[in-house]
Amino acid sequence: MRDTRTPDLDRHPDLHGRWDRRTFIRGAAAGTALLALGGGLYRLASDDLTRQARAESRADGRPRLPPGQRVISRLKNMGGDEGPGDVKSFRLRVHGAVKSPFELDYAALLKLPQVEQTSDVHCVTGWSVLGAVWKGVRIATLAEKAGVKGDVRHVIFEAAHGYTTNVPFAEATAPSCLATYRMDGKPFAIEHGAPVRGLVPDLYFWKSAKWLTGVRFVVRDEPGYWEVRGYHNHADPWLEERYG
Ligand SMILES: Nc1nc2c(c(=O)[nH]1)N[C@H]1C(S)=C(S)[C@@H](COP(=O)(O)O)O[C@H]1N2
Ligand SMILES: [Mo]
Repeated sequence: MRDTRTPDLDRHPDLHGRWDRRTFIRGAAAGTALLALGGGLYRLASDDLTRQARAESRADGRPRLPPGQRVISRLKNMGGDEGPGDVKSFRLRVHGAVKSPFELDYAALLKLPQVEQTSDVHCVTGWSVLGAVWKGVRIATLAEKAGVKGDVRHVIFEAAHGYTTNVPFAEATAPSCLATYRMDGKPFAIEHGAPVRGLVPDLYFWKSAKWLTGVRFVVRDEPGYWEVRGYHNHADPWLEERYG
């Protein structure tokens, strides 16, 4: 399922020559950019996208690009313990401090109200991918359907093999936060969290759990996998909340 058009050139520097003359169209910071892939050219294009993004600001007034970030044209595979990845065995538990916990299979997820929106994502290692279109169901929609109790303050995103990540309830129920199953119209490759991942775009990308299995609403905070391993509990990229 790996997208073989574009090798990860940072991991496979030996491929630079082979891909030198490949050009392709990518959605980028502002509209569509024509990138020439391969060593210096790719770097130059990335620098251009970064410069361009630095001149932009968001609707909320913050700079388009958080400090210390560089724009790249597609997600890198950052690893993790993969789930099964298929839609057939997919189940999403919505539970915790709620009046009506429920479980969705993939078809049931698709029957809930769907949204499609453009969001930027920012990895703590310093790369950002801008302007992708994400489709899915809002965490707020799940919260409403479950009937969260009044004292809920945090959302725990649960994923395959026990990966978890914690997000304040107010932030996780912002319109931008989704259980998402399409990026730029395409299903996620297994390494990017198929079939459904969390999306919390305004926090560092480790808060966007791949291979999502549950959304749990809680009263008390529960630092997750990376949060107990030295990453910041909150992870605001504009405040560079990288490490705790
Ligand atoms: N289930 C799960 N989700 C995860 C991770 C993980 O290890 N397991 N890694 C996180 C980290 S650290 C990052 S940077 C992003 C990377 O997503 P990507 O590989 O699709 O770029 O996923 C996040 N979600
Ligand atoms: Mo990460």
